[in-house]
Amino acid sequence: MRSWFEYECIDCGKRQPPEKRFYVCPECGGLLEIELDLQYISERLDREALERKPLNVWRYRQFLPIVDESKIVTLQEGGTPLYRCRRLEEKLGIAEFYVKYEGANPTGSFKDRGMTVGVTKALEFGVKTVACASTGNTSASLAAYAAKAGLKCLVILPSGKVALGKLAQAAIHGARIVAVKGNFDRALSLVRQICEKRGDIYLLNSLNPFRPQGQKTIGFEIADQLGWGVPDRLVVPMGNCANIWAIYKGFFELKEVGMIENIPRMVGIQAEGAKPIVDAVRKGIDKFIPVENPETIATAIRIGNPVNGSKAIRAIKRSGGTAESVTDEEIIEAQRELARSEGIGVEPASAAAIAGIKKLIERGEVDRDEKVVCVATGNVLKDPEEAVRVSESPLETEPEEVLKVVG
Ligand code: AN7
Repeated sequence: MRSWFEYECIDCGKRQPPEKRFYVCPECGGLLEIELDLQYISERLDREALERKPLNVWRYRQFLPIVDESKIVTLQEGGTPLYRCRRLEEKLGIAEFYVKYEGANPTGSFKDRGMTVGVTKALEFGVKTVACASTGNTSASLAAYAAKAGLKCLVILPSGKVALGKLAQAAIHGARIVAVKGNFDRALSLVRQICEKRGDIYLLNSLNPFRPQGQKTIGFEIADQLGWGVPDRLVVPMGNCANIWAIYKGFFELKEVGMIENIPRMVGIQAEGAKPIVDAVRKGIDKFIPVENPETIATAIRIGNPVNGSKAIRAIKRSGGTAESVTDEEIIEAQRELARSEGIGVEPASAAAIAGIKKLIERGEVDRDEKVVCVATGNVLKDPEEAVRVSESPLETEPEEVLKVVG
């Protein structure tokens, strides 16, 4: 390696120098990954120094591929709670059940971990504008980090399909918002075309190989919060599938440098109406067939052609994991149950992970003595309209009648 990190194509294995901007392999068009020189990191790793730093993404600076520390763009992302859920343990009949609450990030989703690294790279590359297509959270996060960095931000959204909270965030942070007819997959192909034509715009979608480098700190933090231990299973919702790969990669790197002993089984959950990866994993094939018209109440993961699908299949296979799908009804039930029995408010996509592991436990596919961690990817306030719709209506009453209706 010429540097302590490089791009590497996951298909042809060709490496590229990190000073240049790439989204896909220039040789074969395959997905790119950032590979770190783990030997180099391991030799320089000072665990005591690491543990003295606050729990957030930059605690793990030595694993984060940026060059110029003066350019770091941070809103103090990460350091999210790992909640032990005793009521759910009892209900589900499982030994240890935790929720890693990513809704506690600055913009309310795990995307902030990727954006602190991605937008820092944008400054290192010297661009003036950043762009993404999004089902909502990516755009909310990018808009905020672009604002912090003083960059312009362009977001392409599927018209009418983005939850209100997310739209509100992209708008208030001053992004230029373009809503296009069609679904997310269409919006993504459009923004890719724009960034190919316009060299001055840096693409910060799931294709961007640097973003997962920030998101892998979900795995770092979970291990750290468990006293450098790992759960038996790590459950995560899948949309574009960058996150399941990123978290897998986080555990992989920790194992390589000797900080943990095992990698948890990675369990990916999709919605019934958008489950190309679940279908591929069930069939045991490496190539997935895109879903033409994805549909689910969990708009964040309403994605039919996940760009990182093959990385997700790899993470699941290599870790001995699995994939499962859940219906909208199961998602809503899990969302309400988590909110009401544990006080954790999540958006539907995150509830999908809870619904999925519940199904696997009930079906006997998870041992009762296992330790399970579910990643709750986004805050309930992201989709307030849905939360109101699936809950009981307020009791409307005259002021004089209040005492009668309180029950
Ligand atoms: C809450 O914002 O794709 O499998 O454009 O917002 O890494 O895509 C959001 C995805 C899970 C899926 N949970 O993560 C977008 C977008 C929430 C999300 C996912 C998303 P990936």
